Amino acid sequence: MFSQEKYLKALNYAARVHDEQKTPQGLPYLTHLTSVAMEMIHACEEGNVKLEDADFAITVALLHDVLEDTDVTIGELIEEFGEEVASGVEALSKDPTIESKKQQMADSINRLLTQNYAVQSVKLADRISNLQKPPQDWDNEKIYNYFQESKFILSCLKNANPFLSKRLEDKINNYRIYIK
Ligand SMILES: [Mn+2]
Repeated sequence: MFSQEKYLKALNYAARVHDEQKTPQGLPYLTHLTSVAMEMIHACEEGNVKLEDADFAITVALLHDVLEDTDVTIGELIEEFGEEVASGVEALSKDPTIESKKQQMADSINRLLTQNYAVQSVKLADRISNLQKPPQDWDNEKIYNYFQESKFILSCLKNANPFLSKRLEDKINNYRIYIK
């Protein structure tokens, strides 16, 4: 259903550049990346996605945070994985020159809407992966804002993939239990 070699290439690259980075829960960052890739693999299977498209979507999933969270440049990404993957990862990255977090998200969503559905789907998969039990240091306001932001992401990108949209909708509903 997808190329194991391409999966390994992206996984090894992400492992190298994310290095010691941890998730907000304190786990190795690769657990986040592979969980996003897992969501994409499942969605590709459910949606009978063509082999080539699945390779692209899964590669972007494994690399989706390298521009935002590491020193990797867009040029390096183009060289290693080509224009299309690099452009997808760029659209999935927040622009740090924009001041407010809310504006950063709106800007990223606007750029995602110019990308194909595969790239948009990675954003759905990313939020599915992130809607686990909130980290202990998050206060109620932060949890509530994350809940609202997740609804915003779903409303903007729901057409990208019906399977992931439904899954994100369920995750958002379940996340309500963390709001006091
Ligand atoms: Mn992510």
